[in-house]
Amino acid sequence: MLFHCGRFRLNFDQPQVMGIVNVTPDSFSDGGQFQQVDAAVHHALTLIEQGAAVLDIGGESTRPNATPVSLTEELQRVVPVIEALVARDIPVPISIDTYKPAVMQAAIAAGASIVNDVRGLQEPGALEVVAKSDAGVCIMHMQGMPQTMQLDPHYEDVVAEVKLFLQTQRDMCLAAGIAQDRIMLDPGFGFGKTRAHNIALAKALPEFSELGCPLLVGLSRKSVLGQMTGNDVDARLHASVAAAVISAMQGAHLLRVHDVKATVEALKVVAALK
Ligand code: 7PJ
Repeated sequence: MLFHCGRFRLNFDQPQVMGIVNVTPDSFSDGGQFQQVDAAVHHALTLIEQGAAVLDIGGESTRPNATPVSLTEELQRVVPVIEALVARDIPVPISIDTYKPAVMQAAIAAGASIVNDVRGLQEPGALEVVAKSDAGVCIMHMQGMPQTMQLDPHYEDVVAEVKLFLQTQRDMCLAAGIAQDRIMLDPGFGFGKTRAHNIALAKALPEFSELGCPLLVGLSRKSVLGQMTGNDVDARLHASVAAAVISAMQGAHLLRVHDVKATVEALKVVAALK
């Protein structure tokens, strides 16, 4: 299974890892812009050394209750990081984690090869930006918006509803001229989902393969793993690796993770036993 994104081809015959690069100022508030960019680039290069097949750059947190970031601020965070990585001619595609069409556009112009959209290209103009480019796209399902999505998630049939959404957005992409081999799908763990919803979706991953696109799974350090283990976010490494391994065995092609080295190692065992 080959995924096309810009000048890159990703081979998903074996599960691969997408390394998370957050460009959020939290720990660099007094360091200024250069230090923030420098730290993100340094982290990204480390993740490549550790075996990441894709880097996912994000400038706005989509965690529950996160404060929205202005367009200008998001652009100022992510574009310099993408430019710096492209200037170094890194061997892996850059993904931009955003739902804002203007950020997608600027990121692609700066050299990003994948649009990773937690809103599944629902923002007006987003579909057109991707269709006009040669970038790949990840369509993710979310119920509600980050500020309120965890208040009271509700589904009649979570698997059927998420699957229908992904199928609808995939068909929308196909109709806009985005080839099937540029589209990835993601059930969106933790985005407007209770623990029971997340578990139902994880068990149903093989069904999502029927949609004919590679599957991305993001469970790394998420609160559902905290609920299962009782551990805080900084102590969810082992649970995250377990989730990645099980997801890969259930048919996930790309695992979006913070802990690249541990996950890459674990997935080598999955690949060997498949
Ligand atoms: C996901 C994401 C995910 C995709 C985030 C966090 C929240 N993009 N962006 N899938 N999660 N495609 O990492 O906890 O699950 S941000």
